[in-house]
Amino acid sequence: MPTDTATEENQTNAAQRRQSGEFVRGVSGFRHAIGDTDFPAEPGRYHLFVALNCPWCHRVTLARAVLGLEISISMDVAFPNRTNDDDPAGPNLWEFNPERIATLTGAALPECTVETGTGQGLRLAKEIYQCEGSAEQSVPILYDKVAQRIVSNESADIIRMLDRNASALGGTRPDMQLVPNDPKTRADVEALNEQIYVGINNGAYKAGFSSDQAVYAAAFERYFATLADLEERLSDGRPFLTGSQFTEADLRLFPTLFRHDPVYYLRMKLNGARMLDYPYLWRWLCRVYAMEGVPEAGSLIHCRQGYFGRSWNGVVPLGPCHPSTYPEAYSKPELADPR
Ligand SMILES: N[C@@H](CCC(=O)N[C@@H](CS)C(=O)NCC(=O)O)C(=O)O
Repeated sequence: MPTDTATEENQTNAAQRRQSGEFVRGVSGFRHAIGDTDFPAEPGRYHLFVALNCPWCHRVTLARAVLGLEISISMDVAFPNRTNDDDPAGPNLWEFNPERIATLTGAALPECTVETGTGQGLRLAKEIYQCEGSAEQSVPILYDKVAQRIVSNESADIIRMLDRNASALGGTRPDMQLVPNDPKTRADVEALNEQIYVGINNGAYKAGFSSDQAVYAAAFERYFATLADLEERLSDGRPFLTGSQFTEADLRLFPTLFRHDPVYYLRMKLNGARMLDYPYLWRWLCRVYAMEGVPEAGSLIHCRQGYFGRSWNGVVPLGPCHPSTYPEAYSKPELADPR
């Protein structure tokens, strides 16, 4: 019986399971890699299409930032809410339209861009796929501006290929290596990736997007059991999950925990506890947030607008405000005192 991996869900009877109310994530179809013959590692050749509310995109924007690839790899940002039912191209499509107004702020979002990667000024991510005869429509997308082809739309693969090729791509952070060479730490990273993907990254969606109480309850239990595990792991005072170094395992955990208190607690019905209730995880969250390039690689305004802007009557919840507003809280490790 196939199982979930660190990258994707087991697809057995996926349609049936969706029918019975389980959220089952699909599998990405574009799986080439920088370093393949067609896709040589060259500075300035690659481009990312992302949405800042998407946690999978957040993995990729984090890798681009901590590896010092912001100059080498250009990037376009879609509006956090996908198209509405009245859109001529249909609903639920990622759109590159910096003029759209966010209900949360009542203004356009300065991070949003038009589409610049293909040179065609396309409106929708879906159109980038259509250029290659594909019906996919998800973000993130890693794109080759020279070959005018999609390299990959799988975030787990994209962060690996950026890490492996960082120096050839012109990365400015030679001190950063997301997947360490040491076999023991590497094995630790692989095991954590799977535990965190199933229980936390995808688990949050399994809880929040399923319409079956039992599926939700199982995902809820697994999510908080995994948090308790990770809290225990950090309670020996280590700064990062595998020890003294920041690795891919930390990078893949951050997008979900960054969204927990201000978004997932409400939107994904993960109200068993706040991150503030986990003193070691809280300090880890603040430690990663303090790293160079990390705050700019994400946006809680885009997250709030994206997760609440089209549901909840289009009214975006403003909290939490106590003991602090967010993301300001992530600069206050003292808010949760270790036991
Ligand atoms: N396995 C993919 C998942 C990407 C994904 O599901 N992205 C969402 C946004 S959070 C999306 O674009 N979904 C729309 C769709 O698939 O139509 C990855 O990790 O890159």
